[in-house]
Amino acid sequence: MGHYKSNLRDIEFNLFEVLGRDQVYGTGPFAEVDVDTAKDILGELARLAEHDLADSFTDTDRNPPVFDPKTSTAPLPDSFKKSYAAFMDAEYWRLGLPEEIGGTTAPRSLIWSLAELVLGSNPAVWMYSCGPAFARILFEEGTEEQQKIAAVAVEKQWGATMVLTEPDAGSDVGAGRSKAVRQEDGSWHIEGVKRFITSGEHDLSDNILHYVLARPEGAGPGTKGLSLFVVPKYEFDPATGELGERNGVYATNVEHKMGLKASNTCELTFGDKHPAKGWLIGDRHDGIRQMFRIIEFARMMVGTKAIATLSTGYLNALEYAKERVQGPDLAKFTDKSAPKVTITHHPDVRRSLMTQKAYAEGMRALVLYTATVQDAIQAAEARGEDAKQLHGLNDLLLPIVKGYGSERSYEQLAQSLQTFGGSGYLQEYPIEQYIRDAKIDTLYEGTTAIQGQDFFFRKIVRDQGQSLTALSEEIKKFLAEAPGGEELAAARDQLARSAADLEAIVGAMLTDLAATEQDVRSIYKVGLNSTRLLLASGDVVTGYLLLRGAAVAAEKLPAASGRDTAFYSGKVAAAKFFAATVLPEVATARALAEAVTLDVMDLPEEAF
Ligand code: ST9
Ligand code: FAD
Repeated sequence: MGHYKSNLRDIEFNLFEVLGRDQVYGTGPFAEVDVDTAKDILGELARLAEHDLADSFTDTDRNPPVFDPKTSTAPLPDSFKKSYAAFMDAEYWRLGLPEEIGGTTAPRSLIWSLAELVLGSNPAVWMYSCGPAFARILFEEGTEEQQKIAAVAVEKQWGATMVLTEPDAGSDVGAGRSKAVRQEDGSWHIEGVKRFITSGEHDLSDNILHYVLARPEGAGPGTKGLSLFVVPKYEFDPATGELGERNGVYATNVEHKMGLKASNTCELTFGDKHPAKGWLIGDRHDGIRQMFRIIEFARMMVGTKAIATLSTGYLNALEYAKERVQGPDLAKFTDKSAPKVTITHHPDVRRSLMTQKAYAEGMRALVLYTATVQDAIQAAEARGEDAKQLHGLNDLLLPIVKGYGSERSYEQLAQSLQTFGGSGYLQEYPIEQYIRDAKIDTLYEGTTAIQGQDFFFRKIVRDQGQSLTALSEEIKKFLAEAPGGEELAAARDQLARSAADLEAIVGAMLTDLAATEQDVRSIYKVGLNSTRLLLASGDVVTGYLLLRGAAVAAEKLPAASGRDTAFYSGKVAAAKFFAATVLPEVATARALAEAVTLDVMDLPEEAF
């Protein structure tokens, strides 16, 4: 058995017992994927994830790809290639791609469930396999010829990258200096150096299509002056995909990283040796909007990756704790000859395990709940209906999935390691690698600070609070219906108090924002609170979703038996525990937000 422990039971519980996907699969645009098909795919992928994909997880960490500056290559080890081939051969990456380019329409909730399994087992496999998914942007935003290229890229399983970051343009993408110069034949020459580019070089596919933000000569400053170009590693015949000349984009370094070593993170230099030819996507200068379509997908991916890692971290910790014997039962503290017990008997270990479980399962529910909003968007758009409100809700949830999901997963993975005692610090167990591999999730695709600002300024203020109000109304409606009866009454009351505290944090931040009319420095107070708001929002939404699951479980418990009894009891317990031990912290966040001052901004830099 490899390192990866899936939690298929909980995925299926969310999909089919809580989120009502049994009513949706097999209908409308998802006609080809009914519940049985979905369960078959999930079962098959869980098996693949636990074995074939997990097999190279440790080996590639210990023997990562090495960059050869002479050839500008960084080949993957054979063990990883085997895992990658197993995933690509299974063909599930076709799910969710447009049918016109070789895909099968599938509900997003299924896709993100599958993603959890792959990302928890071997995240780099998923990342390298995204080439066909990237082709969607060519298909949906491209010219007629680019749409045909999209089909070729899928058929050939070419790799792809998203290329934004430069040495002086990280969070501030609009500071990018890479240049695009128009050529007479309608193509562009791209010039500049991009850094930290995931999958920028590898030998898993014959060609790589780089999706690059660059500034056409004469274009304005900031993100709005950037355009999106597709820049292939090799030129090719657009009709057949037959490869031609080597294009002038080269990896000029591969970073040495803390973790996620299987995933090549490259410096890419454009147009240094010879011209790097690119083609403007859709023949229109609309780069940042187009790139954000990729970013939105990638932010969901990063949150799912973090949460998937926490889930397997927790399950490994639980397995260890059930076997590790150390010390007597605390209640026998007077008896020096008392028998030794497994550490699951110790209150502090139980507290920690239950916290890990509640976060891992609550945030899984967060990912899948967000994914059901995406299902609803797909279904509404297939019916030709307006999906604006649903898009708003999805947009609101994305920074929570990505920002909150990655922060809490990283924190809780430290607890998973703690459960192992000193053994957790060893490479014999997977947790130290999980922690190293998951740290990146709070950083790339927009750091947590950026997620917090996106959440407040764009998803709340610019949206005029509509999506937040809709979500808050949904929570209030749930509470008013009082599902779960007396058993969950105290937890529901706590959720109601925390939701009110959260509204107060938003209120305080809006007041500080309005006060900028008198004193522009009041915006600093908003900046001091934006990450706090993001994390508090995540706790409230996670608490709500845990309770939704618990209410279903509580209803099923009386008729349940065997493993179901244990499972449903665990769902009820985790929701109550989260409400009792995590949600009260939202009141502290409120007090801190309301009391925020400019002291830290007034302090001279030398005093830090
Ligand atoms: C990276 C990759 O880190 C790491 C992992 C790679 C793994 C790859 C594999 C997975 C990918 C799979 C892909 C599949 C593809 C699927 C395709 C689907 C078709 N939402 O606020 P403004 C836009 S990559 C939507 O003024 P500033 C919007 O157009 C590096 N759009 O921003 C807006 O115009 P308007 C990641 C948004 O002050 C315009 O931007 N790097 C959103 O100019 C300007 O907005 C980062 O993530 C949004 N939330 O610039 C950078 N926000 O307002 C982080 C903005 O008219 N930094 N737009 O609508 C930021 O996000 C900054 O806030 C900033 C600020 C750059 C946007
Ligand atoms: P900076 O932007 O310099 O941030 C430094 C610190 O300052 C952070 O804590 C940040 O939160 C904070 N900060 C910065 N600006 C603000 C602000 N306005 N308000 C508050 N706080 C702020 N990029 C790609 O384009 N494609 C990829 O495929 C890709 N893959 C990556 C893979 C890895 C392994 C890594 C490490 C990075 C990758 N990146 C990629 C780049 C990644 O998206 C950036 O590192 C990230 O956006 C942050 O930029 P930065 O590193 O320049 O940090």
